[in-house]
Amino acid sequence: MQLILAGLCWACDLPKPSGKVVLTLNGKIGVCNLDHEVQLDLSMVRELPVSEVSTTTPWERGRVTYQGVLLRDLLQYVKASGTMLEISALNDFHTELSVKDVQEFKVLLAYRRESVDLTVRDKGPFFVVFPFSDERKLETEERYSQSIWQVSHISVR
Ligand SMILES: Nc1nc2c(c(=O)[nH]1)N[C@H]1C(S)=C(S)[C@@H](COP(=O)(O)O)O[C@H]1N2
Ligand SMILES: [Mo]
Repeated sequence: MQLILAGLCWACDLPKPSGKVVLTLNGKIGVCNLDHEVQLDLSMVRELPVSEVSTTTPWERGRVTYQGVLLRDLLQYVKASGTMLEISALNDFHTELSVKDVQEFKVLLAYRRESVDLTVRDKGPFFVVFPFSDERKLETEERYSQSIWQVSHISVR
């Protein structure tokens, strides 16, 4: 029995969160820490490689610089093997984004805006930000609908 359980979560050896869990990942991932998922508190997310995307968006005046982790770096961290991401928000909004797109574009899972932490009230704790200003072809309704805020969960399919 123990062997079977161990087999389900063969690499459940990532550090466990000590603070409040703010982001969970599951599905086609190669590592886990709790309940066959990767559950992360904010300090764990901040330890991942930090990237910036500086862009205009439909939601701000002028160019804004966001800091966070690139979705491609997050996928690498969880050893993702799938092709689609189902990203869900605290308000039950969800969207799909292909792994191909996050490999092609610098799509940021932002947790800071101009170096200030995003609050749940202001699109936090995580906001998917596309580099619209660098890649004008991203300025489409499809990408806006994938610009999900209050992100809490990512399932790799
Ligand atoms: N958490 C969350 N993110 C979201 C949404 C939402 O309802 N909740 N709406 C999406 C859609 S469909 C679009 S087009 C854009 C723009 O939303 P807005 O017109 O309300 O600014 O945000 C996206 N991100
Ligand atoms: Mo939309």
